[in-house]
Amino acid sequence: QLDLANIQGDILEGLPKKNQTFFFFRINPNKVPDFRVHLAQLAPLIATAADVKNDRERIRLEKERAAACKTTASILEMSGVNFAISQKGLTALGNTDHLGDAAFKKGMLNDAPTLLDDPNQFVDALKQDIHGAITVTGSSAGVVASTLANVLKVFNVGGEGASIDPVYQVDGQTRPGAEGDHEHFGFQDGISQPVIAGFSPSTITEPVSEVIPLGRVLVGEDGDLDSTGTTVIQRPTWAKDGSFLAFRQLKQRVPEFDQFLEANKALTDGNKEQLGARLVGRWKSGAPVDVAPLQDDFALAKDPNRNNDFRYDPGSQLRCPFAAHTRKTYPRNDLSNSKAHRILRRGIAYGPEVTDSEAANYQSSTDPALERGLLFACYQSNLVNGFQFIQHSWANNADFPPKTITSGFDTIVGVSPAGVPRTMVGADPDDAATSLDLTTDLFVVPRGGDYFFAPSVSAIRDTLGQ
Ligand code: N7H
Repeated sequence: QLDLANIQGDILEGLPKKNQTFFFFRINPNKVPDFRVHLAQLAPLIATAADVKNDRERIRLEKERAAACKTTASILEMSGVNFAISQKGLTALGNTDHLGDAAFKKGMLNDAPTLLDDPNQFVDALKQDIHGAITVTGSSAGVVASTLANVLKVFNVGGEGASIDPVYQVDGQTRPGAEGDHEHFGFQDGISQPVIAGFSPSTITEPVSEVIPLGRVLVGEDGDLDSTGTTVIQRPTWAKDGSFLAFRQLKQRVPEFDQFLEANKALTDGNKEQLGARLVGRWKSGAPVDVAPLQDDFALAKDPNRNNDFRYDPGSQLRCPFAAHTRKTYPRNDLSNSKAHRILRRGIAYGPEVTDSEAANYQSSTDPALERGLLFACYQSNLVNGFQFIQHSWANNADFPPKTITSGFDTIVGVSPAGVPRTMVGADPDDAATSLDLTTDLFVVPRGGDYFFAPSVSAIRDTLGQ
């Protein structure tokens, strides 16, 4: 029986959010005992999986009420706090336990050669040592800011003898109006999430055939296996029911992506929207191209029973290119064990909307205040099998999935090794072999991030805190 009150809320189902702040910190080396006391005080403020269930039920009831009264549902005020620690943070605490994940141990900056990241593009603060992350979600920017302020008081930040020093803060928000959960390129995000054995989500996510073992998400649970899929990974007992978090700030060059679609739309007979859909694997509405290859289908996109119920044809790119982002990052039946690499994605957009002048010039402004993109976050019990594997062995690997033709790089997040042209095939439905040059200027530029462990509430209170 899962103890939902002991599992952090963002992991299994995601904290409900309109806004989210990621606050990264370093533990003050002179205040380690104080930090541990403060951490124990933070534990009761953590939003758990049980809290998320309550919040989602409140939202559901409000929607039901609004529908009955034929009014728009009100946005209910709510907020959630979660906490995660890096390997450097554990070391700063003097905790020498091995969590059993090589990527976590290394940290994301040192993982740049594996991920093909360019640290010159990183936000300066994200090149510093980071010990932990506090994430605060909420129903508005104001609620998030006041909740964060209360959390920081727990660590005496701004007062006498702070136990943590701020390193970096970044704020995300869902996009305005109808764009809602669409990321900045305009595509609906957050549709495909795995169903987790032994956990009933508040909303339907996927056909039950897509169930993954609990241990693929939570450390120490059934299915928490190494990359061979057979050996149980040894973890410290306190790590049980925690999960690894990969965080990345990914800048999106939206006008440039748009211009690219415009310039190459002849591949889809002049239909720019179709070209975009074939590169992503879904139309902007979220409708999968595998089900609706020729035009967007809003009813399909909105139907939770159908919008994620599809299998790619392993021999064909007619409906969806092998290198389309969704096919690369979760190849479904292109591969017999693709489920072993599933992750729970928890991203949110950041930065302002594209300005008229950027759109008119097809060029992102160099003004840092106009940087926009995705604060990508994902949970898994194994970073080496999860995020790191997807980025390194699938997105950045032109030969994946193994087919008679070289598929090319993930159209959205794939990076080619130095000197290798960044191309893909299959954008043209009439000629699967036509190669498309994705250009070396990435549409998605990694700006840094880190690997963390999101422990259970009892581990925060009793093991890391005291
Ligand atoms: Fe991706 N995008 O807007 O193009 N992603 N992603 N992603 N992504 C998905 O199915 C996007 C990124 C995955 O189960 C959708 O829910 C953008 C990274 C996985 O079929 C869209 C960025 C990684 C899936 C986007 C970005 C992944 C997925 C369709 C960066 C991992 C599920 C919505 C700025 C290394 C695939 C949906 C499945 C879906 C976009 C980043 C992975 C629209 C813009 C870094 C596993």
